[in-house]
Amino acid sequence: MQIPIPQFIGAHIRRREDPNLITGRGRFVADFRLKNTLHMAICRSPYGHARILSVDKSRSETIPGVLGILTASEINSLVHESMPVVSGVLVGDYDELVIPKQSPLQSDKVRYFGDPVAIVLAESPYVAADALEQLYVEYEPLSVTSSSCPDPNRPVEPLHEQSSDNSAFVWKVSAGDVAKSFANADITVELPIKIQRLIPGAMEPRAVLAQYANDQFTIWSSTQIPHGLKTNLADILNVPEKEIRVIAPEVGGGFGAKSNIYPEEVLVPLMARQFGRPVRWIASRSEDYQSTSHGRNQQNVIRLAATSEGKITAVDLEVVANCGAYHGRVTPCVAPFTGMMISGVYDIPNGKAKVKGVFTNTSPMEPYRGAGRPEAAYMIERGVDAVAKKLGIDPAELRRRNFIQPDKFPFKSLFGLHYDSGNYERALQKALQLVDYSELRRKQQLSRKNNSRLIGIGISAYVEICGFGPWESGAVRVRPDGKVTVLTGSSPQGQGHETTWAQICAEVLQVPMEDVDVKHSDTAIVQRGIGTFGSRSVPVGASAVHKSSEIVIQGARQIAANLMEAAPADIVLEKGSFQVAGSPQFSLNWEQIVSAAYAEGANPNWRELLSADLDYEPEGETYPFGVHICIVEIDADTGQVEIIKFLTVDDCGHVINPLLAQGQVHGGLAQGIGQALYEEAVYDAEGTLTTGTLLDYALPKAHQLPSYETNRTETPTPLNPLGAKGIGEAATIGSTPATVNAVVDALSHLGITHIDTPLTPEKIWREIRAAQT
Ligand code: MCN
Repeated sequence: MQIPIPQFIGAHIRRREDPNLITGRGRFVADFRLKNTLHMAICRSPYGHARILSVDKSRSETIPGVLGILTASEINSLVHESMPVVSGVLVGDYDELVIPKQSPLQSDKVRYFGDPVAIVLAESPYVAADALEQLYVEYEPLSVTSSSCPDPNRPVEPLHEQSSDNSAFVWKVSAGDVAKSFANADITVELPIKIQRLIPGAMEPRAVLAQYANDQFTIWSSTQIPHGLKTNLADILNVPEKEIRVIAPEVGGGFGAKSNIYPEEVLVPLMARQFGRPVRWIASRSEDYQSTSHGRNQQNVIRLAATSEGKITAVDLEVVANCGAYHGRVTPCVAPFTGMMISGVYDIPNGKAKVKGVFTNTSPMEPYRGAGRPEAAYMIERGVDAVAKKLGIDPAELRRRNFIQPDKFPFKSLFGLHYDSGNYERALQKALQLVDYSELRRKQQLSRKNNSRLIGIGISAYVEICGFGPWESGAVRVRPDGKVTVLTGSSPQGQGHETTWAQICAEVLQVPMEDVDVKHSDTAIVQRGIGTFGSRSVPVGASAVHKSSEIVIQGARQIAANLMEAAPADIVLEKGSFQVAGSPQFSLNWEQIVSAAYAEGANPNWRELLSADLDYEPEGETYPFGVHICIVEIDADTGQVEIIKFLTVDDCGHVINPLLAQGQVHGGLAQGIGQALYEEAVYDAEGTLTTGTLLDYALPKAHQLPSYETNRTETPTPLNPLGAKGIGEAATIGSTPATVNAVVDALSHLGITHIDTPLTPEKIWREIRAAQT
């Protein structure tokens, strides 16, 4: 067989995952049907904040087909640990951190619209729904706080005993002399900015199925972290980890929200054990919107000090983050990222950041694509534009004057983060050339002069942080049939790891890509893992696969050396054959190596040499970056924004599969532009989520988004063998500020300096009217 010279890394290769997915053969949790399954439905709070006075099950219990109705009093004794919360920050410190206990069902109070109170187990989902209707819970409504900055004249009703003022945490960091820098500054700017609450809109709502047999739980969950779920469930249910198997089959999007551990993931397995039958719960869209964690939601003020030449000398950020009713798994870690990353791509010598987390009667706030970093990029990029405007310096030029210079990498950022590599100037230069920036500005001036069109040009230069977590597992095994199995601890939700990891392994082993199977997301098959979030899978997970593949090559060289009676150091792998360096006539192909290793009577060590299994521990996080430019035209009569062009130059180091990386950029742009122009989760004064369906929550539709022009530069990271950084969140981070900067730029000659997102036609129209009167 003629083996092609592998050139898989860096190649545009279509996703092997897609044929199943686009022909309806993908298997999501709801597609698994087990005999005798019970259906769970959840009675959720219709109030934002209320005391639970009583639960009357009498009518619902008698409905034929209802097997059980359980409340906190029956459930909470079966649960040994509170829902898990992790707090950890890379720099800075928590002054205060309140972590209230959270049980899967509430017994005393409900704290947000959708908070679970009771569960129904029934023979069918329809009977379960009927029983919910007949379940009477008596509540005493309490006063509601759904905004992180409530009316100071209204008394605060504490959500949790531990926090009389609803403070969840305070986190702070500082560097240099901020007060002096502001006192000595030629100019200062101050921008109060509200970042709305967003709902992560995965195509597949959350879903859990579990069965319990022979002291063993098997749990199918739409999760980003099957191994994390297993470990946490073992603690919560007080059973050994070996008695739990978690499978995340196809997961139809997660966007960070499925990296939480949810009450339903505890309740479903508990009920499977209790009733001795499989149990399933599949969220409806509106149930998902109410009960899945939300994202963003901060009320911030950024202040910048600068010299008259446009050198930014200090940044001061205050964040009030709406944490929701409880901490999710990593809620306390999210908003501090906004503080940590506030200096962005700029060499700013002084700064401080304070982040105050507040409990409110809303769904818990957890990571949503970017998790704290989009907020940071948005704040600093709006601030930089304000400085440029005040000084009359072109915003591209002002950015250039403040960029961290390429020769300064690795760079210790303002607050002590270790930026691995970067060339921000090059990305900006490329983006400006591609949009023909000076010509654009000329046309803009002309249209302003003629009073014709409202054209705006928005730039954002972002850096983000990715590759979190201490390690990820990657195993590679060449099987007796000559094919290769890769096991990875990453657990994709649409990112295409099966294709990408196969590219890497096939490239290193010099075998056809079709011969490489990639397995993931089942804790019985992949023994260890952390999961997929924080754009960590390529820098950490793929690096593990790369390293294991290299170890297998070393093993195969040893076998070849033995068979050819040569020294392993003299054996090279070329075009799929192991040969003595310089003597291609003495060569062995993979088939021969594999046959020798698995032959009867072969040295048993040889089989071991054809497999490797390791946990790759990265030296640190990596920092992808880029420049986005958005050009908009605004209709002055309606306030409608049209994006005329959206151009990106993203840099995630070496790219493994440009097609998939581009797909990640497209998805990220849709979400970042969605934040800028359309989306907002709204709770009313009673704490009811009024944007609880896809009819009310303005997820952008295809026709509302432009055709993107995506480009890249490649600045490899020295921190992993692939030289690769993550790209999964980058475009979400860069696109919101570029879009908002473009809209404000279009209106700046009218004296408009900022409009809070989402930039709906109504808001823009009102601003234009106000400016004209
Ligand atoms: N890639 C590449 N070369 C690089 C970096 C990435 O070719 N240097 C490609 C690879 O094909 C890889 C993909 O991009 O499979 C994403 O890799 P990476 O940036 O490491 O991100 P993760 O796989 O860790 O995915 C997490 C990230 C996050 S945090 C969110 S949120 C998010 C996202 O990815 N949620 C998604 N992208 C998503 N895409 C889909 N379809 N669904 C989600 O829920």
